Amino acid sequence: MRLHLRPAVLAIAVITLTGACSAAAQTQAGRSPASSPSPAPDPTPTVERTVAAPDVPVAAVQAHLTELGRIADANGGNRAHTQPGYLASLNYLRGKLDGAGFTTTLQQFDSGGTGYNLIADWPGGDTGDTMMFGGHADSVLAGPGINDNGSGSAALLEVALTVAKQKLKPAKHLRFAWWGAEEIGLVGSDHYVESLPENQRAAISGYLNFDMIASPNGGYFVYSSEGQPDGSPALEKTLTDHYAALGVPTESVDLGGRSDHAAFARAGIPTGGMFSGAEERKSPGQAKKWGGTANRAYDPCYHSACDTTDNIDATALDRNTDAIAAAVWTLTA
Ligand code: DPN
Ligand code: ZN
Repeated sequence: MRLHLRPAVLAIAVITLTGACSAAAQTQAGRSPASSPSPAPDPTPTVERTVAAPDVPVAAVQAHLTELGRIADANGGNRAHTQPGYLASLNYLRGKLDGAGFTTTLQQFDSGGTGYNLIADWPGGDTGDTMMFGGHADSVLAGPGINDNGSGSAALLEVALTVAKQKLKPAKHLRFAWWGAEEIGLVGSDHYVESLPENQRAAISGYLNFDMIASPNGGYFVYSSEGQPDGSPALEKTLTDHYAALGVPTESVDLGGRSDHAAFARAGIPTGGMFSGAEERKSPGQAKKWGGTANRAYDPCYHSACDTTDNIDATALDRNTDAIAAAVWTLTA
């Protein structure tokens, strides 16, 4: 675990330990406490600390992908809804989260067999103002689903473990989710949103979705807020600003409700997310700005047996995991 303070390129969250943070503290972001001027005397003294979103080591995310690949291999080659590789995947994720201090829940539902969502709450923060980050954990039957969506699943897991290691104390409540039965029609996330009591639904102030984030011939697509029922310009900007600071060009993409953010958007919850591309082909212009091969699918192994650990772009996995971390740090502060 490395904590790099790189204010020029990474989002900075100002965490206030006690009391409200001041504008002065915001401008001190990234400086060490020793070099900061003492705050003006205040009858209710505040202790302020600036924390940059950490650079999450990609090797840790790759290790989770290796494990998910092993789980598929040991369970008939997939991690699909109702298949043994699915529950084995959730148990792997859940074991790590429990060990790190998350409060985890398996939410059961029925859809041609029993399905499960895994919900992980980081204790603390304002539960009336909850930020959620999620992606689906199931694969198709045809293969192990390492890019779709081992990539999002593993990145979310490592970001969650980093939250625990850093002992993050967000002002908002932070909740991660891994959805079941996405591949048969977004069933798990629909079930979650629909079964939330109204007051809990109202308490969710945003949802960010990560479904396919390491496509081997991919691009950097940020979910567009335009024309979406509840696409959020603020969530979109949080992500685009992160990549812009790194000099990585992004495009905004209209997913037409093809992943698990759809149920949240329909419920009036602001949504956003990040995607590296599926079956569509990279244009010559995109190959020029992002590298890779023009006129070839972003993920030639989409929904196929070859979606293995070889079907992962490590640079994209690294950058997109760090983008999730930056979003968690920024949006829950
Ligand atoms: N819903 C995705 C799948 O799991 O097959 C494909 C997809 C992901 C499409 C993200 C758009 C955005
Ligand atoms: Zn997917």
